[in-house]
Amino acid sequence: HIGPSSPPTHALAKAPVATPQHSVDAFVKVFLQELNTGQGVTLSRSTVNDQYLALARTVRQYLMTRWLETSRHYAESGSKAIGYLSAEYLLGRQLGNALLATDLGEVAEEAMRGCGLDLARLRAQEVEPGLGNGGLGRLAACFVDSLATMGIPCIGYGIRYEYGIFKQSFVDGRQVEQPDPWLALGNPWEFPHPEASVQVNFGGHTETYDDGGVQRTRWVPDWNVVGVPYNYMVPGYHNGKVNTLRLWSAKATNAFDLALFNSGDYPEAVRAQTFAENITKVLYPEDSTPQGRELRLQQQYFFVACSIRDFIERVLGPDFDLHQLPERIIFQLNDTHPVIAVPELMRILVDERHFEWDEAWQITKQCFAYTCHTLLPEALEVWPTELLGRLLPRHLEIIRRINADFLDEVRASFPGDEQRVRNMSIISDDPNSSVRMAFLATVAGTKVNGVAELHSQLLADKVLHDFDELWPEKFTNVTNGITPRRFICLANPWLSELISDTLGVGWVTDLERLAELEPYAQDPDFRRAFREVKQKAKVHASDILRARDGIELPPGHLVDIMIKRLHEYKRQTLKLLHVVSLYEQVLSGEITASQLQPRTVIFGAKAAPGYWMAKEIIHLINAVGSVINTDPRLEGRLKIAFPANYNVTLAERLIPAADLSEQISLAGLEASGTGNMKLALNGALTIGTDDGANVEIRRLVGDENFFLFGLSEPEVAALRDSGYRPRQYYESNPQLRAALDLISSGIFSNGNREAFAPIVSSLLNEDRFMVLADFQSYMEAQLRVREAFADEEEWTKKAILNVARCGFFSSDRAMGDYLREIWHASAI
Ligand code: Z2T
Repeated sequence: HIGPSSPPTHALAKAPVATPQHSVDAFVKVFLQELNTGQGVTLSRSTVNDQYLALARTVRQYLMTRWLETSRHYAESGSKAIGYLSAEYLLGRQLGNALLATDLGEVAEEAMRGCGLDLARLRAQEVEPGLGNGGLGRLAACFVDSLATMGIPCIGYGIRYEYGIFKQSFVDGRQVEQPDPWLALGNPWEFPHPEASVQVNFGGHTETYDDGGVQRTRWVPDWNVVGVPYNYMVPGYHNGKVNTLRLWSAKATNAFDLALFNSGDYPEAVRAQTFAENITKVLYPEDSTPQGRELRLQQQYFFVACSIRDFIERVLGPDFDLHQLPERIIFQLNDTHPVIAVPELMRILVDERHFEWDEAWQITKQCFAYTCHTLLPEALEVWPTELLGRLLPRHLEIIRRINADFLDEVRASFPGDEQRVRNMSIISDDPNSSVRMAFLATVAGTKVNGVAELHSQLLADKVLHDFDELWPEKFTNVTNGITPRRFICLANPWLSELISDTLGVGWVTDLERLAELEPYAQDPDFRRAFREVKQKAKVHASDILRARDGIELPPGHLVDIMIKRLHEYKRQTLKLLHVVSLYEQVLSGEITASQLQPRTVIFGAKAAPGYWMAKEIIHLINAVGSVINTDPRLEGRLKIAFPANYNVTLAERLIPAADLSEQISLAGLEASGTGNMKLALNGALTIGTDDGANVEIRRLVGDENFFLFGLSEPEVAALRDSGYRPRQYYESNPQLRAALDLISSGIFSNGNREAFAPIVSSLLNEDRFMVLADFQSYMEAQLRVREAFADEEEWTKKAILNVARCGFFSSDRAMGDYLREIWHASAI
């Protein structure tokens, strides 16, 4: 299948062509060749897009030999690989990362200059692949980066959405969504392999048949599509390794249209084709609030069926003995989105390869591990049994059998405890029959992990408590991490240079070495240099915001950043109440504007298009911004900046400029957070609750370098149990009351007192996320921030210590943890 049909004789058949030389001349030569023969234009007649594409293809050439070598090496070694299964990869732009990995940044810059071109301008031409919603998708991108850099065999499997996360704009302060046609101008980073397509079946029914005296079951599907793999390079940093990310795109099958073509119904044939290709059309823009749509289940099964088939039949080959499968692969389930892979592997082993059920289950259990990313009840995926059975009838049967065997095991361990059996059943009847995907993942996985210490603790103690009692050895924690390549080297070249000048370059792949910066916090010269770095980053961010959004970032302001998806549990409203309260205090004369620490609050956030309240909150942020930004009584000392369409590219620009990082979720609800790590590593101080990875950040940086506020998770639970009444806080706290009343007064809505009534009333009457309970504590913490920021030298010390003490949060460390505790795999 893979190689040519007759044995190759040419000398280059085995060894790939050599990588071009690392010189400006060689680079220019390849670039002009790509422009001429790849784009079909001369330099003088080329557009910026032509130039970008040719440049990307040039850099690609430097990675190609390494890519071919890496996959050959992995195949020959026969070692265990990681199959990272994720419905999302929020990659960010590729060109800069490829230049960094190959150390071609300066060569490319000079080469482009030699051609009369500006590298930065060409880089800006790239549309980022936004194939994810937020933290979960970005985490997947960081993890594959780390595995490549560590030389670990990994294939990232996912979906090549034709449209990524929507493009956000604001019209009258309200979010408007537009499609993201990220492939429209050409994608130089992908390699389609239609010859390696995989058929995926759906629907139909199952039947039993007699196979020479053995009763077997088979699935008789009634429609199918093919999955076409598109390979992406995942370059390791300065190590000559390039791993593969394989994203699947749905295409109509020939058989599928032929039947209709033959029936003469051409329009119907074309419609049917569109139907098939809809599967990978668009990313569902829901972060932590899945809507349970049939197309989403189709997406999940589609990419997982393609990936498992690909690994078994193409990577291992048709002759591989699947008894040995656990020695060659561990599939990591990035949340429950890919968990349908479990019954799919069982189906292949039992129905197709005729394994005994028990033996198939022994194999399957060793091939999966599950990462849970949430504690929000509404984020735990549940599929109606009816829907799952209609789309995947055989898989539902298999799930039922897995469940039956599992519940027998529960009964054996807890005789007579039928309530426990009902609570733990993968299939629940409450209120309608449905399949609890997190339970299926927990039953099947060799390991189950949460993404920060507190989160893993709460998983084992609450959400999956019964499972922890049954199998305590299954549960573990791996605290998330972020790649220093993108979020320090690429995003913050100024800080990178300062660190490298101080410590040498080793820290990029050994981030704990940042600890060696610690003594420099006491060095006034280093502190001055550190402040200059922050200043450069602020100027750069300011230039970007001006060009991109027409926003002015006033010099000298404390840059206070809250960048993350818009969700009530993350509490953007709490941040806003702080701003509104400061404004109100100036209006009422309680303080004078001159007492304000000049501050710009930057928000970046997309709301799920169907999440009405989140969109109302976006509207309110913009409404408050447009009033306070122009009110002369504030003397320009308090601003809101809300650039539209927050994405990875913008994150890379904003994070280095931050003084203050807002991590203010209600304790117990943010599984980890990863923006918190990126900001701390770029020298921002955190104001945060005791939630997610904040707990670990605070422990590492020290209380004196972190602004803690708010209820702890046990306090939240106790307050909820005792009956939380938000209105009490409104009634007893004049500052809070004044802030909420100001919103209700119509001042932010041209006198319309009803405009934001739903937000205010939801806070006063339900306040599911206890914004009002934490308001006072948050205001006090912000006063501590104000005071600390006024002492420039002390603040700088704290910022340096944040950088020096956060090396733990490298995704290289996280990958090391997974390798040791879960995957039992290593570099080869
Ligand atoms: C997501 O981004 C996260 C959790 C989800 O739960 C779904 C999505 Cl799309 C189903 C986030 C968490 O909210 C965040 O705390 C965490 O840092 C991130 O995943 C990566 O683990």
